Amino acid sequence: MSLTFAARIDGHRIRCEIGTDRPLPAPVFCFSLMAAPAVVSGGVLVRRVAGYAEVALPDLAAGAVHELMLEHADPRYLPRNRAWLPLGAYLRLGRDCLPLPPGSDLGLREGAGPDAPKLDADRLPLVPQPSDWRASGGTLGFAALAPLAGLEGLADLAERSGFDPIIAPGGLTLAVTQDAALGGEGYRLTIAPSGLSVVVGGATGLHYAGVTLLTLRETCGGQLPCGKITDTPRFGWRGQHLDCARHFFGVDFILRLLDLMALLKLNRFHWHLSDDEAFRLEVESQPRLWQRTAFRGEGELVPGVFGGGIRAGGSYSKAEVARVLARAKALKIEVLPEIEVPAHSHGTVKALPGLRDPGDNGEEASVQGYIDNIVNPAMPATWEVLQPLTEEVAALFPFGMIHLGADEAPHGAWDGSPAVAALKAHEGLVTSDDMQGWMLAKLASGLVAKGWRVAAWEEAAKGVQGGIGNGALLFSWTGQGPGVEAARRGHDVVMCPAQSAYFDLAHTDHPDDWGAAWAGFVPLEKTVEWDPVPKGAEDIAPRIAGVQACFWGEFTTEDWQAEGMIAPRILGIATKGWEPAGRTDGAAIRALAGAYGPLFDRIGWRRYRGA
Ligand code: TNX
Repeated sequence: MSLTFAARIDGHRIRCEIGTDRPLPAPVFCFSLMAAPAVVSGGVLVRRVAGYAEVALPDLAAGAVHELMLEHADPRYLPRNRAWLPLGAYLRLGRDCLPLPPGSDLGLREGAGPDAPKLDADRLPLVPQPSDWRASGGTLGFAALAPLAGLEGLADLAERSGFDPIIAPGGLTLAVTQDAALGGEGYRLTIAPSGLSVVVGGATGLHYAGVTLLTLRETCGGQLPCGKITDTPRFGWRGQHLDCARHFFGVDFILRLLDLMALLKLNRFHWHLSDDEAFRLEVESQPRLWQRTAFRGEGELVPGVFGGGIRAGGSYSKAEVARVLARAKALKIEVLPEIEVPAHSHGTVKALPGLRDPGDNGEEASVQGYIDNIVNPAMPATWEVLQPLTEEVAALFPFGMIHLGADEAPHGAWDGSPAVAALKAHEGLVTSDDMQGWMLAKLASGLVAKGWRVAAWEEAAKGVQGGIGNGALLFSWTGQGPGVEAARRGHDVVMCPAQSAYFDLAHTDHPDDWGAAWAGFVPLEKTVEWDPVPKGAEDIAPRIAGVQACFWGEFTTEDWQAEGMIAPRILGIATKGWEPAGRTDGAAIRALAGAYGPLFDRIGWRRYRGA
């Protein structure tokens, strides 16, 4: 049997054509969109869960091509590019499921792209740019360093990534001395015609000096420019986040991402391990949780939302977590695990009994369109699950910090729950924000009492009692304003404003691009054209821990699709995390991305080259 499927954007609608060479009685078209679908013509909507839908089609005759016209249920969502077309589509025929081919090309079209502008002569082809660079003239031929303790992580990184060895017998000697004044991550590297020497603040500074030498060897064709580099980061938090709930990224992809981060001196990996669609960590305290949600699709607890198709998913074993942690440690990266509470918990609520108030008659919907994605703080089972679960996860990660989510609680959450009404009255709370803040503070204080630090998205600061409190690190994502406000109220803050730092947003408005658009488009330039300490907020500068890029996985169905979304934009976020304000502008980052092209090619990492 041969089935065909084509989908394209038609104004604000999505036109689908489904073809068959055999008669198909009563087929049901199953698929997902970025947001809740509605049928305009050609079928009848029979089931919808968030962006996933099932549409009953008429009987199809052999040779027929059936046209189905879709749109978004919420007319504010317009299909922007191919990522907004149906994903994970299949036909259900009675008890059988037949996969359909993708309705259009998946992922970014990379293309050749325009030539990058030339890098200014006073810049090194290095991202991030060092704090200070004084050229002294001439070059030093450099192939490798002589064996040196403390560069094992770098040597392995070079070997794995496809570079020539960076440590080799007969290589150049790197003379190392120490100066604590440089801080743990800082270094001062002298490249002279006679050889190399470095002053380091600590072990990480030596590692970063090595990363600089490896990078310059690649980007300068083995001839290092002579001079003096003095280098210390502006921020301690230089992060990259990865949504492994919407799409299950294989461990090998995560390890490669850590390698890429290390080449750019990024030092925090934010591992988003749970969301509405799945709980990915094989915890002992709740085996049913991941066993029942790790895979979604036909016949599973969660259907094929966000490109799940007939079946997709997976979970991370503790042995796999250990691999990620070992790689991170070798590369001087800390790993922050995230378990989402109380919202973004559709799968959790489905998998475990007792987390909802049976008397709750509310129908509040989440942004993604779920009507039951929040656990109830008035249910004893909620605490019986969350306390041991969060403690187990926190204990698994040596960083000593756990991220508790807290974003996007549906508007009016719990308003239909009598149990929450009673709890609010008892605690002097009025709104959903008050309730969420109280809940987070309670969960956080238990974790803090046991020695862990907590983190959460910006919404965690809301609520009459001050929200999560407990010294939580907050992530400002809808913009920078909420982060500034939280900092003024005493929180440390990581800036990850979607407008500059969300790599799931499309690079441009071109219909052949790929990605979301809810906070605009994020061309490479935008990743550097902002200041983590915004104008007028200089007073809270010490509270800004740093910056982070986020990659959300709604429309990712294969690991490789993330690569061109991350690169080259990750260069911009590395720049923001390390360099002093205003050092590298849009034109300069474009030129630097050009200089890094061969390096990306060398490590086999796809990159977006469009405008
Ligand atoms: C908002 S960012 C979300 C995520 C989505 C993302 C898509 C945040 C804390 N919540 O659930 O994946 O937008 O860009």
